[in-house]
Amino acid sequence: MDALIVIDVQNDFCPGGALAVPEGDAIIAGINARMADFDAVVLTQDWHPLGHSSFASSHPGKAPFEMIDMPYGPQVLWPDHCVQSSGGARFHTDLNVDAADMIIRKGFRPQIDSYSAFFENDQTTPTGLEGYLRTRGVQTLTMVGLATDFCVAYSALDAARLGFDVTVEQDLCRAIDLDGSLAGAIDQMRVAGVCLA
Ligand code: VGL
Ligand code: ZN
Repeated sequence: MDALIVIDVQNDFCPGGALAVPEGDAIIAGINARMADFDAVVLTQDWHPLGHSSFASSHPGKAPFEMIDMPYGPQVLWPDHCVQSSGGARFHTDLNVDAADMIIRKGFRPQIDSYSAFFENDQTTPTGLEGYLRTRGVQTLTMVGLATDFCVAYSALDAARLGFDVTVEQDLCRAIDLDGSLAGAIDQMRVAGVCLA
């Protein structure tokens, strides 16, 4: 069984959004077209409470894209984005949400960020996606969405670590690319055995 994992195709990551990824919306038609090729389709949704600890606005004197040390390690500070119930947190209207079997929300704990669809940034708090996939008999994952160098890469790395066979379809992803983060993420994925298609 194989699953398409569609990462964070939300308004705030698309042009005009609070943390817009260049050409973030250019991948949506292609993602919709791929959905019918899989046994299962999972969407992830970045879903932060107001005042989330990953927001620069929660740290006086800090600006977006600066780093901070969190108890679980270094963390990039972001503009406020994907606030629960806001328009920015909604899926892009062009995304075929009706085709999803499962929607998994992440990043809802105030004190910890969650890039990966599997674990929060402490690398231990699970989202439940692993159990969902295993109980459905899924072994092979194809990942697409936003952003290549953050949520897609962290999800792919965790999936590989958990023993899934993972492919990232790069033409159906777009990157933020902060200070070489895209090249770094691609290196890490390659080393981890993620197939970069
Ligand atoms: C993401 C930064 C903050 C992503 C989510 O979806 O890649 N990046 N939250
Ligand atoms: Zn986020």
